[in-house]
Amino acid sequence: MPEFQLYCFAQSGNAYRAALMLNLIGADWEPIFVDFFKKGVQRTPEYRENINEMGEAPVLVHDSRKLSQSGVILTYLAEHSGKLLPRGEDERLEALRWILFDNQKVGGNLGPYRFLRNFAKPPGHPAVLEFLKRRIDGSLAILDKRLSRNPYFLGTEPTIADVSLTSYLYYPPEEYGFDLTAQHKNVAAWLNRIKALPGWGHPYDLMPGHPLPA
Ligand SMILES: N[C@@H](CCC(=O)N[C@@H](CS)C(=O)NCC(=O)O)C(=O)O
Repeated sequence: MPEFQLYCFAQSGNAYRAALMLNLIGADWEPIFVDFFKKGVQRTPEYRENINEMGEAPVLVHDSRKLSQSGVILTYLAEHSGKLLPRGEDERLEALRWILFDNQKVGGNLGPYRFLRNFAKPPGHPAVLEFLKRRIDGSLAILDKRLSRNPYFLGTEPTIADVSLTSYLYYPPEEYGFDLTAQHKNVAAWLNRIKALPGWGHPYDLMPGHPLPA
């Protein structure tokens, strides 16, 4: 059996952070499919009792540990492998700052926007989509400005802050109805740099469940 198991599904940018990290550190891992869309497995009492009381994916299983929250998973894997690890207290706190910003403002808005536009039946109300889109534009501009200084969020080397922030950014533009990087050239260049790292994979290739059954 592989060393790590990851509860995940292809459409989840939250889970992608963990799947990408496992691949970038060259871990021996396997995905365990969470049937989010058809069965809503994450809402069942069994999932909440045995896998994650928060009712979310991703969940990383390693030996006797079950870890949820992608930021915790990234921290654990970086400390375990020594790779993509922020160095020293200042970098550790800086990485945490970007991971929290990502969870709330970047992936935290892109995820619901893409879900409501692309997967929800019926789709989300236009006013809600417009609200989220404005917030997305605002947070991408913040990323773009930061990346005008350095190639990666913490400087010259990639860390878990970068891995976290990729969460929803590699999904196809058709799913958003606009090109996320058209106005944000530094974000586009950074995404290409991450893509060139050994072990990079697209979310639809790393995790099961794409395409969704008709
Ligand atoms: N902050 C969490 C977010 C996890 C999350 O919201 N995952 C979604 C899938 S993309 C989920 O499982 N949602 C459960 C639900 O809405 O029922 C993380 O980064 O791991």
